[in-house]
Amino acid sequence: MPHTRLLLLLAALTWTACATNPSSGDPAGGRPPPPSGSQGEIEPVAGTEWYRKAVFYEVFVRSFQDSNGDGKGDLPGLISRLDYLNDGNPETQDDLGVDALWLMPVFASPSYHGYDVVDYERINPDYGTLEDFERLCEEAHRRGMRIIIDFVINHSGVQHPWFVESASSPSSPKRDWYVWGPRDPGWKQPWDMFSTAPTWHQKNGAYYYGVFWGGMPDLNMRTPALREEVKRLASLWLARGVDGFRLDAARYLIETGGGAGQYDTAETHAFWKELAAHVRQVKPDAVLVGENWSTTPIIATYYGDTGGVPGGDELPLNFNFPLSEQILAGLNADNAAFIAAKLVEMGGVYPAGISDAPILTNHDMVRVATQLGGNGGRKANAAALLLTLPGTPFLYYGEEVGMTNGTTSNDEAKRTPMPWDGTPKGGFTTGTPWFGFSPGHASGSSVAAQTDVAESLLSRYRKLIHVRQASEVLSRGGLQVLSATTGRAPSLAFVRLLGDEQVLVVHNVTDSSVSVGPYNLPGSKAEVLFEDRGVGTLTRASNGWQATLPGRATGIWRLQP
Ligand SMILES: [Ca+2]
Ligand SMILES: [Ca+2]
Ligand SMILES: [Ca+2]
Repeated sequence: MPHTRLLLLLAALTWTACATNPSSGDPAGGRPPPPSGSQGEIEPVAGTEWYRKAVFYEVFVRSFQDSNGDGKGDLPGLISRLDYLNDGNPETQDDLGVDALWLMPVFASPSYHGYDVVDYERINPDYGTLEDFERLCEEAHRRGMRIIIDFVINHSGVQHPWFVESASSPSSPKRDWYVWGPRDPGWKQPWDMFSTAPTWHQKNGAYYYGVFWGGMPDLNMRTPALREEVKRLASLWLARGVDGFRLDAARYLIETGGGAGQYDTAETHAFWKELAAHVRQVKPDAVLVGENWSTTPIIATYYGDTGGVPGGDELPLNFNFPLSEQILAGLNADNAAFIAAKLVEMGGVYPAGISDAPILTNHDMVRVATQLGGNGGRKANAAALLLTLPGTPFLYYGEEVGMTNGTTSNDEAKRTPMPWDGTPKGGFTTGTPWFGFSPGHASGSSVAAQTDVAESLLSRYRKLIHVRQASEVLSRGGLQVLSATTGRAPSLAFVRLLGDEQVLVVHNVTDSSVSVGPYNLPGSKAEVLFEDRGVGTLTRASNGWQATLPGRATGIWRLQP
């Protein structure tokens, strides 16, 4: 997304937090954590598709690996780094071990980020050819990894031939592929009631709707011919080897009027159900992931009806932005109650059996390492939290080595080249990187500096991903919160549940040692699935399980009869 859009989304986040989520935490303001709701328990995921127990990795192709010295990452470069992500051998654990990649836009586009597509059938020449893309899918599949791609269909680029044709005349056959009117009705950007940015833009004597900016006209998905074209394109890319799509700006798809008609409309939900049914028919286990950047109750509606289709008949995964916000707030406040309260709220609000998609940050957010002030203990907490939560976690490339934001204030600073090593070109290119490395790439925040270091953040991510994948309970199970959801909670404790299996997870989110428990859970023996150095033995006292954890440490135990 372009710079303007990011600022707007940040504004949106602030607005939703202030306007509709008064319980949202703000460590800087010292406000108390949110009140507890009903003690909602998160149910195990329904459905058995691969993506319901996967760990995803978000890749910005332009910044991952350059293969031809032009300073821009590309598909052959990404292929050459697949073994880093998953070597296809479950016996080895010196790879990251992720199950799937989400590629930010790879279609032809005039911008560096690609969110303004000008050809939905062609690969961006900076990234390579269709043959390169098909080879990427084959090479990923050979290693047991899936590939999903950004499918940006709320809007196209202003240079897309569809829009050029549509704008040419009111009688154009593509006129109704976009949203035209005779005048500017003065709609606001729906995420910012104080916005003065126009959403209707003048062109050839008329006005078109472009909610983000004039360079990205909104497609008019109420037009049947366009709906069919989008379904055809989805089928085309599924046939070319992709395993699903990430859906940009999903809640803004179909607008029916100004104000409340600009987001979350019934028509939008109906189209996503239509597309989901189409995709299920073409490739039954393909996944759709929604970017519905909103509050927990609104995100919950994008799963659709869980009666007929396990996990919901609309979007099977939706990013959990509010949980990300509470994780970061809780870690920065050394207070797990922020996170516990959000988990309890999710349990009460999300339909039973859905698959959450937790994230720490993505390409539109200041990187997690920066948001956590570079604090090593908090970064260690964040990794352990993300990889012990229910659902399908998404890592953003570079998070695993503690990559920080770049020093500029634009969106590019969230998307800087991957630091493979500490040399000036970072192992990323033999030429000049398209954008500078983030600070720290030469002083420890690189793959080379961390790969053989047992206590490194990269080693921690590798270990925790493998622990998660080795446990059906951790990957597919439900969750019940054990720690406090109000006041001050130095640790986040929860039990993951699947059938008769119970896995106890405790994260100490302070710098000091804490004694945790007693937890009144069944079992007489505890099998260690993961313990940080110094974690005391989990013991069974008469009133329950208890242990002592050093600062920032995590313990994961399977409770046995
Ligand atoms: Ca290149
Ligand atoms: Ca491996
Ligand atoms: Ca729209």
